Amino acid sequence: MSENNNISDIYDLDPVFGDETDSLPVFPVLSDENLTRIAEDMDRYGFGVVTHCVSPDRLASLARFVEKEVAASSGEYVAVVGSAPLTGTFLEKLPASPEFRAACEALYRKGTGKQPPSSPLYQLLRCLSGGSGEKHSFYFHYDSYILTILLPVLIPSEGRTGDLVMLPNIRRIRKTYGANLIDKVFLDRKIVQGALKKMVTSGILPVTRIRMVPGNIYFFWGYRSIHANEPCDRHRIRATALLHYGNPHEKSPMRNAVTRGRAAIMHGLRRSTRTAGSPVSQDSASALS
Ligand SMILES: O=C(O)CCC(=O)C(=O)O
Ligand SMILES: [Fe+2]
Repeated sequence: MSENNNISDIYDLDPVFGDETDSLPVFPVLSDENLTRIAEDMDRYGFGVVTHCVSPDRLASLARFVEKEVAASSGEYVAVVGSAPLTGTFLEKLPASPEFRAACEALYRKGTGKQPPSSPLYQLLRCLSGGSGEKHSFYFHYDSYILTILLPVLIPSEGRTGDLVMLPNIRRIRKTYGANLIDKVFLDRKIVQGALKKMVTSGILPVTRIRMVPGNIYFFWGYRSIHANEPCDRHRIRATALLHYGNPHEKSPMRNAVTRGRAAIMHGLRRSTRTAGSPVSQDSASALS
């Protein structure tokens, strides 16, 4: 599906657009009925969307932030991990917004039937550009967290648009971290990645395709869905802010051992919270953890 025709328009900020960005709410209060519709859309179509949710002023200032980051990385791929480097931007305020947190918790409850965790969201800003953008595309993965929230900041409107492609909700939430890891290791194999890419680009495999619109916020079950972004042209920038919520295996001793081991390795590779050269799996909540 390339358009969002079947998806309910949940929230329309248009009437209050103006120069008053600072007085606008960071995120709207969504009624239980709206949240139920979003969760149903995620179940049925693969994703739910809140339209016109980020004002043009806020988007413009995020776009400037992204352009600076990409320029500082010589026009190549850059991922900004965590909220600290985002201080002062809308992306710092969003996860701290009680209305946004309440929406995430309600969706988690609707999706799992379980009590939502009190843990913080995992945050990432991915900026695809240059030749390295290609390497960070078509990486099919499951996220480590139940709920994925995606806020498109810059999406090319010409050439290759860098759509999000997905096979929605194709696995259940695994009871153990080990079972989850087996799924991820299987999907991570070169042969599987190559086959999926071929089947998606040739159109043999029917996927849900989302051409995202900046200003909207998208929700999907990242843990349960195989997904990847398509590339954009190298002279353009495709930037998406990701927020991940609810790791079902956060208390697993095996996961903690794996994560610690990986962190030790990454410590030697990473000098700052901005990563330019590592594969998508190491930047995102999709990693083998
Ligand atoms: O940038 C995107 O469109 C998706 C990225 C993603 O799936 C992730 O970081 O987990
Ligand atoms: Fe993901």
